[in-house]
Parts: sequence; C-alpha cells; structure tokens
Amino acid sequence: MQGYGRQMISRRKPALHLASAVVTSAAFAWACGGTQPEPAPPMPPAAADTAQPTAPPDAPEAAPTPAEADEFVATLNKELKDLWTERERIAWVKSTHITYDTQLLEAKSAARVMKYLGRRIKEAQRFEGLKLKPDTARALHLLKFSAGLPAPDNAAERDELATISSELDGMYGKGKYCSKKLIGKGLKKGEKIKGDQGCRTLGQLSEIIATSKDYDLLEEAWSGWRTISKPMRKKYTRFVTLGNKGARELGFQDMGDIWKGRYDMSGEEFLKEMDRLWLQVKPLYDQLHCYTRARLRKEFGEKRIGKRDPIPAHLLGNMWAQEWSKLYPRVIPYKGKGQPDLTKQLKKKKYDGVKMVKLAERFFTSLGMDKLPSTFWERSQFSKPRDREVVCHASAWDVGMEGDLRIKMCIKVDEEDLITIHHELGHNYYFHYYKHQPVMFKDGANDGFHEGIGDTLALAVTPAYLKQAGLLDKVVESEEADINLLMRRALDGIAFLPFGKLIDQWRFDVFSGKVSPANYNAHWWKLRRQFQGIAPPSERGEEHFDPGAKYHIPANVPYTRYFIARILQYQFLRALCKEAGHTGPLYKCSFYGNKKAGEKMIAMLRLGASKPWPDALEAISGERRMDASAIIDYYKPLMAWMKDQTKGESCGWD
Ligand code: X8Z
Ligand code: ZN
Repeated sequence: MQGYGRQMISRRKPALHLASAVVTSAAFAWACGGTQPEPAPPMPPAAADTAQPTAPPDAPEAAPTPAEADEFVATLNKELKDLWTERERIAWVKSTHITYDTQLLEAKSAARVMKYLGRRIKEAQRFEGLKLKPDTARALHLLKFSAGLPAPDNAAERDELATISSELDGMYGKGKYCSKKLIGKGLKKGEKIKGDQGCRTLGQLSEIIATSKDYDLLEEAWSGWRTISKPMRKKYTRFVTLGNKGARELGFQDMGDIWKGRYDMSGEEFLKEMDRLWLQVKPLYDQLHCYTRARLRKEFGEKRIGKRDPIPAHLLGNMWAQEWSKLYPRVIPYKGKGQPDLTKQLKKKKYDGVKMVKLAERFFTSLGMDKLPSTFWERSQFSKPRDREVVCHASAWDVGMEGDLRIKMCIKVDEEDLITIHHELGHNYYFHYYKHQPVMFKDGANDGFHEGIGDTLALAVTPAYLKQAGLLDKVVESEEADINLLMRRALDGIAFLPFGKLIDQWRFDVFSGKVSPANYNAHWWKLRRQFQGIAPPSERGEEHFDPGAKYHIPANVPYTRYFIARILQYQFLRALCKEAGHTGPLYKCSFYGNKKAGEKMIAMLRLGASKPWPDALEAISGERRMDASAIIDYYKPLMAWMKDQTKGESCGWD
C-alpha cells in the first residue's frame, strides 16, 4: 500500500499520491494556468537503463512541442494504467495473504512502477515552459508530484527501497505481541484461545485499550504493541535515505518536498494553510482535552494525572490516542439520557460485516448514486481470515481502474467499523464517478477530498436516519441527548485533529533532515505532547521506534489528508444540507435520500483530479477556500457546555 489513491489508503496512488514540494513556477503554472513560467532547465542525463535516446549524441536536441507533450501524456496514461493495474493486483494478493513470496512479488512490481515513473517525470521536464493545453499541463503537473516514494535511478538501490517498503508494511500487518500477562486478556466475551500463550494481535490489544480500566494492563497492551516497531527503525532510516535520494534526483529537496506540492499551491503556502486551519480549530481541541482530562483524573486519581499534566497516552481508549470515542460511556455528559448504543443495536439486529456494508451502500444509493458492482461483493475481504496473515488496516481499492472496486477490512460489528465502512465506500464511489477521466485524473481533487467523502455521509448517520434504517426503535429528543451526541462525535472528530496534523509534521522534519535518526522517537513524543497534550506512560528512549506502530508510517501513506478531510467533511455537510433544504442545527441534518444533495456530490466526484481542488470545492459548496467555520458551528452547543463544566480547571498542559 502506499499512498492512497487507488487503494485509497491504498495503493495505487501511493506512489502516485504522495507528493511534494518546492513548487516551481512552472509547476504552478501547469496547475493554475496564468503566467508563463521560466524556460525549464535541461533534462538531467538519464541513467543507462532508463534512457530513451531520440537523437544521436552530438546532434542538437530538437525543441519539444506542445503536440509532443499531448502525445507524451496520452502514452503515459496508457502505460501507467497497465503498470498500476499489475501492481494493484499483486498488492491485493500480498495484503490479503502476507508471505515471503507475496512480499517479494510486491517489491518487484513496485520497483517497476518506480523506475517507470522516475523516468517519465524526468522526461517531462523538457515540456516545462511551453504553452500547453490546460489538460496536458495539469497532467504533467500531477505527474511531477506523483512519486510518493521516489526511487533512486540506481537499480540496486531502487530494488532495496521497494523491498524495505514491502517489508515494513508486512511487519506491521503481521505484528503480534506475546506476554504471559496477557493470558486470558483482550478476548471478546465468551472467547477462549486453546492453549493461550498470551500472544495478541493489534485487534486484540486494541480491545484491551478500548475496554480495560486496569492501568497496568493498559500499559502492557500499549507498550506491547510498540514492540513490533522496534525492528523497523533501521529499515525506516534506510528507507528515508533512499527515498530522499530518489527525490533529489527528480529535482526535489526531499520526499516531504514532493508530498507538500500536491495541493495546487507551493509547499510553503500549504504549510501555512494547514497552520491556519489548525489555529481555527485548536480552541475546540483544548476544551475537549481539558474536559476529558478532568474526567480521567477523577477516575485514575491526581497521582496518575496531575492538574497540568499531559494525558497518559494509554488511557484514551485508542492505541494511538487518535480518537477517543471508546471513552464515551465514561465521560458521557448526561448518563442515561442519550440514544441507545449503536453497537448493541447492531448486534441485537443481527448485523454482520456484509449487512453493515449493504447499509452503507444504501446511503449512497439513496442519494441517486449507482449500486456497487457484483464483483465488489465477490472480491472484497470483509472479515479477517483465520488461516493467514493479512493487512487488516481498512482500505478501498480500484484494481484496474475500470470498476473492479473492493474493500479490504476485518470488520467488527460495532459503531466504529460502521463509520469506517462509510469512509471506505466514499473512496469506492469517488473511483466510480471519475472512471471516465484519463488515468492521470483518476484521483481526488486533493487527497483530503478523497478521505472526506465517506466521512461526510457518516456525519449524516444521525439518530433520525438510524431510526429510518430500522436500527433505532426511537429517537430521544432532548437537549441532554443532543449534548451527548455531540460529545460522542467530538471524541472522534475533534480529538483527531492534532494527531492528523502532527504525523506528517514529524515526517517532514525527518525527511528534511531537521531531525536525525538519533532523535526519531524524542521528536515524535515532543510533537505528541505539543499538539495533543499527551505523554507516554513510561520513558520511550531511542531504542524504540514508536512512529512505526502507526500503520501509515511503515506503509508510507501521507497523513495530512485526514486532517484536511476532518475539516472539509463539515464544510461538505453544510453545503449538502443547504442543498437539501435543511434548517436548524447542522448536527441534526441528514441528507439521506436527497437526490439534489447527491447530484452536488456527484458533480464534484466526477471532476476527479482534472481541475485544481478549489474548483471541486466550488462544485459542491460554492466556496473556494477550506474553512473550519462549519466544524466550529457544528460543535458550538457542546463547546459552551464544556466551558461551563471546566470552570475552575486549569486547562492546557506544561
Ligand atoms: O487510514 C484510515 C482509513 C483508510 S484511508 C481507514 N484512516 C486513518 C487512520 O485509521 O488512522 C481513517 C481515519 C484516519
Ligand atoms: Zn481513507
């Protein structure tokens, strides 16, 4: 897996999806039209195995023409489709059956794609500065930033990078922790393991983190999972060295430079935009942090959580403290006043994974969208196979880019996974609606858009909708129930924001060399403390590699996309609710069944990456700027309530 795209969080565009940096004037002109860029520098000499000689060595090279650029893009679209399709197929097999051989095959196909992309990116440099057709210019702009994992020209180094990449992903997928202390722990009610040795998967350790109140057991599960990433450190260090070498050969400063450049603005502008959005939402986070810490302090005592302390990272109900909704029953504002528990309802109504996916599909089709193809139901992985290692981290796929849509999940019957299913189907529907686009435009307007589609629908999974869907028998109408609902949502939607931002901040610092391997872990915890106000339960020295215990680091999936999505989804919701004629608070709106809202969304999806993202945003919302005012508005009643609740607290951390 890689970046996202094809396999939305997935695969394909990983490589193609990550992106990059110092946007030159030429790149910017490609994306946005406007001023003519400076003439491009001459193309660097190609390596022996990639050169495409077009003229004898001494003859002056013929000047490139716009027609050649058109042809170049047409060939690129065709060749990339073949290469990506092959890689996706192999990646699918590897992710649903991790073995020595499938890892090897994946590494080989990834190396082929990297080699091809590197060559094409360099070749395309000769068209910089030419006045091109807008679509050609856009395709070349996207190509320039398409190498999420750029490989060095040197074949041995390229193969090494591809191998490390596949290994890291596999190490995460196969990760397990064994400890006597875990015997009999982390299992579902009534579940027993014959001859239990205390070996636990991520899913089982996460179950402990989500449900246990035993401080020491929580710490065991938390630090236990982080043993899987210790051996990644050396490989990751090499991965950074080789990826950066590849980036420099393409004319970038480092890999982060490529990732930052995919947002139709310069890398510096992108960072400023992210800071602007973060500062808009930070007061929401600070308030939630303050409220949650006060509640946890009551539970665990002031010795464990002092008044101005960061919150211990293992107490927030999630392995990475990225979403806190598992704490909901313990921090609920009004006990007994909320809607019935959705997880219980799903179980009571005998839902299984497939039935949950059907329910989510029905939301999409209610908007006038097409049904998922029959192959989706035949080829997806919905549950964890018992007999082999798989990558359980949820993903959506578009193998072949012609409608072979799939998801790969290890679905649990609970509310969390129902949301994740909506998330994944959002990717699938994006794939579906931009299917008519040329290959280079088969992508989200930016990666945050791709991540935000299903999440927008998940926000519209309101109690009223759930009643309509037969999952709730009644909807509780009261102010207390509303505050409870907003708290439930904030524990995911607001808690996530600093996490969504800091992951790539860490990577940008690592890629740029600002942080050396000797300080990988220290820097990670510095950012976790600074942004999230959390701290590890015990000393985490440089013998550890805690970033590697989060999927997207070994899988090399950029993460700022989720931060963007978590803000955009409320902006999308506001726009679709307006279209659906909703009046009243935003958090009460469901646009389920509204074809006009569906048309707006489809209009945006159909654009794919063919236009700069402000055009896509305009298509759905009439706005051209990412804006956090919708999320702020959504949570207004909760913020007022929490402010009141935390009077007398010394909010913030030292
Ligand atoms: O990775 C994902 C999706 C696949 S794109 C399941 N998410 C991030 C995560 O799990 O860390 C969705 C929310 C954030
Ligand atoms: Zn996703």
